[in-house]
Amino acid sequence: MNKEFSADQAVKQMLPFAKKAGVETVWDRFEKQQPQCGFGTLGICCRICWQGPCRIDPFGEGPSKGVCGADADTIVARNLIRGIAGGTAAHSDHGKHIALTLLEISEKKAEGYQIKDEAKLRSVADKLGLPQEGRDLYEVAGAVAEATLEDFFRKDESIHCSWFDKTLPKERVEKLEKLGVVPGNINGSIAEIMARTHIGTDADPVNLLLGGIKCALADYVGMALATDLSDAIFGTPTPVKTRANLGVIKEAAVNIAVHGHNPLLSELVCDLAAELNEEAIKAGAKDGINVVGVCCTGNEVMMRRGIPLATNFLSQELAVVTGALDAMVVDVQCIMPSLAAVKDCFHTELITTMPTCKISGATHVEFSTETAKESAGKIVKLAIEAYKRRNPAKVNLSDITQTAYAGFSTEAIVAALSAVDPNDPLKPLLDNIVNGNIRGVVLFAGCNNPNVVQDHAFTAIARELAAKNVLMLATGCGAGAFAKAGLMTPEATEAYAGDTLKAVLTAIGEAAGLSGPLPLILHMGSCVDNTRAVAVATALANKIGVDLDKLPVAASAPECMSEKAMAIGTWAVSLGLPTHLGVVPQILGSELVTKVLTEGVKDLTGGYFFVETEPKAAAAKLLGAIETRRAGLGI
Ligand code: NFS
Repeated sequence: MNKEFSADQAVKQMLPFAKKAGVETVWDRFEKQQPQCGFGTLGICCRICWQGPCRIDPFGEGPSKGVCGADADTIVARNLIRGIAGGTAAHSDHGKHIALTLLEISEKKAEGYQIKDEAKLRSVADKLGLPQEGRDLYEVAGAVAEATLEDFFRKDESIHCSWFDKTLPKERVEKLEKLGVVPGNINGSIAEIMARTHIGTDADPVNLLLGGIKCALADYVGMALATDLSDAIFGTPTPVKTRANLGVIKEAAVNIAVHGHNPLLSELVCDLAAELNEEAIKAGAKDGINVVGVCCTGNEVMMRRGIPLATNFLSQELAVVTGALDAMVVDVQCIMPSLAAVKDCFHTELITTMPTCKISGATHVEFSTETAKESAGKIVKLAIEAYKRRNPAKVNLSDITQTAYAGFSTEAIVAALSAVDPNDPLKPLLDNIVNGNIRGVVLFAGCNNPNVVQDHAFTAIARELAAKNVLMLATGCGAGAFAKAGLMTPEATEAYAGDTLKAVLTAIGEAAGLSGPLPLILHMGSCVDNTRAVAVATALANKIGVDLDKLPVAASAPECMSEKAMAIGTWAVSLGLPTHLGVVPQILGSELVTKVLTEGVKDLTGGYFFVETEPKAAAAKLLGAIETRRAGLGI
C-alpha cells in the first residue's frame, strides 16, 4: 500500500487484514468514487425540484442559472443551509430524546434510569430560572424537562429559546437579536430552512445564510441541553484514565462495541454488561465482558465510565476486522451502512436499536426508555452467543493502544482550577492568559474525512500549537484522534508543550492532586459537548466583561465531514470564533457565499471561517487569529 490513508498505527496494521478477508473499507470506496463530481464539490448542483437536476457552469461558458432561474449564489446558499438543518435535526433529536427521558424519570416511568447528578440538575434548574423551593427532585426534573421541551415546540417564536439566553453572554445575545437570528423554537428553525429553500422561495443568498445562522444557533441550543441533561441523568464527567485504539479489543473477552451518539442506549448496555459478566465467563471468556466505544457514544462512556475507546469514525469497520468484536451495537448517526457487509465476513452481531436507524442485514433490537433494561440485556446476550461462534482463525488483534485521560467537563476544569484558587477558580486561567503564559485556547472538533489522511492534521496542528503555548480542548472524533495518538496524557504535555504552557498545566495538575501536569489536550466529550467549551468561554468572557468575539479563542475542524459539523462550525462563527476548516467546504461555486462566510460575517458576529488544508499553515493561522484577539484586548 503506497498511499497513506491514516496516521493511526492500528489502522495501518489492520488494513492488510481487511484486504486479506476481502473486506471493502471506506478508503476502497473513496478511491472508487474518484474523480468526485466537480459540480457537487463546488456546491453548484441543485436537486431540490424535479425540473432539474440543474448545474451551473463554474467556468462561465455554459448555463449560469438553473431551470427556475436560481443562480450559483442561491444554489450554494440553499445547499449549505439544508446541510445545517440536517445537522441541527440530528443533534436536537438526540437532545429531545434525553429531555423526554428526563420527563419520564420525573414521572417514574423510565425504569433503568435515575438522576445520578442531583447537583447538576439543580444547577440547570437555577440556570433556567425555575423555582426549587418546596419541590422534590422529581418535581424539579419534571420542571426542567418541560422548560427544555418548550425550546423545541414554543408557539411564540419571538420569545428566545431559554437555553440560548441563559447560557451565553448578554452582549452576544443582544448582538444576535439585532441580526434577527435568535431561535425561538428548535423544530421551527429546522422547518423554516426546509420551507425557505423550497423551489421558488428564498432566493437571496445573504438572507438564506442568515437563516442558516439562526438554524445553527438552534443547533447550539439542542446540543447545550443534550449535554447538561445527560450530565444530570448519567453524571457529570470527572477526569478518568483509560485507553484508546483498536488494541483495547481483547482476545479473552466478549467484546461489545457501543457506536453512535446517544448515551441513553450505551449507558444501559454498560450496566447490563456488568450484570451479565458471569454469563460471559461461563461461556468461556475468562476476562468477562469488555465494552469498548466507537465515535461519540464512545466519547460519552469514556468520559463518564472510563470505557476504553476502540476507534473514531473512519476506522469503525476495522473494529470488526479484528475478528474478535462479538457485537457492534449502534443507535444513530455516523454509522457506516457498510458495517453490514463487513460483519458478514466475521461472526460479529451488528445490532441496530432505533426505529429511525435500521440497516439491512443487521439484527434489530428495538430500544425504548420503558423497555431499556430488557433490550440492553437482550443485546448483551446476543453478544455472548456470538462470542461462542468466534472463529480463532479469523482473529487479527491489534496490540496498539495509548493511555488517555478523559472527563474534562466544564465542572471538572473549574474543580481543577479551584485547587489553585478556591475563592476565584477562573482567576488562575485568566491570569495566565493575560500574562501570556497561555497564548489562547483552541477547541478541536469534528470528524474524520477520507479526503485527508486520517487523524494526521489533528495531531500535526496540535503539536505546533502546543509548542506555541496554546491551551487545547477537544471533542468528537477529534478527541478520538488525540486519544489514539497518546496526546491526552501528562507525558504528551512533558514532550510537546511550550515552557510556559507546561508550567501552567503542571501547576494546575499538581494542585488538583494528579501528581503531574494536566494532559496536553483536554477531552471535553462528544460532539454535543462542544457546548462545554462555550460554557468555559462564556464564564471567562463574563468575568472580564467582554463578548465572546474578543477572547483569544478559536475553533478548528481539520477533518470535518458531517452535516452536524456544518451546523457546529456555523454556530461557532455566529458566537464570534475564528473557525478553521481543514477540508474545502462545498461552497466555492459561489464567490459571494464564500466571501460572506470568510469575510463579511466578521462585521456581523466577529467570527469567520477560514480554510487551510496544510497543517503547519493552519496552526500558524490559528495562532495568528489568537494573537489578533490578544492585541485587541491589549494583552
Ligand atoms: Ni461529530 Fe460524533 Fe465523529 Fe463527526 Fe460523527 S461521530 S457527532 S459527526 S464523525 S465527530
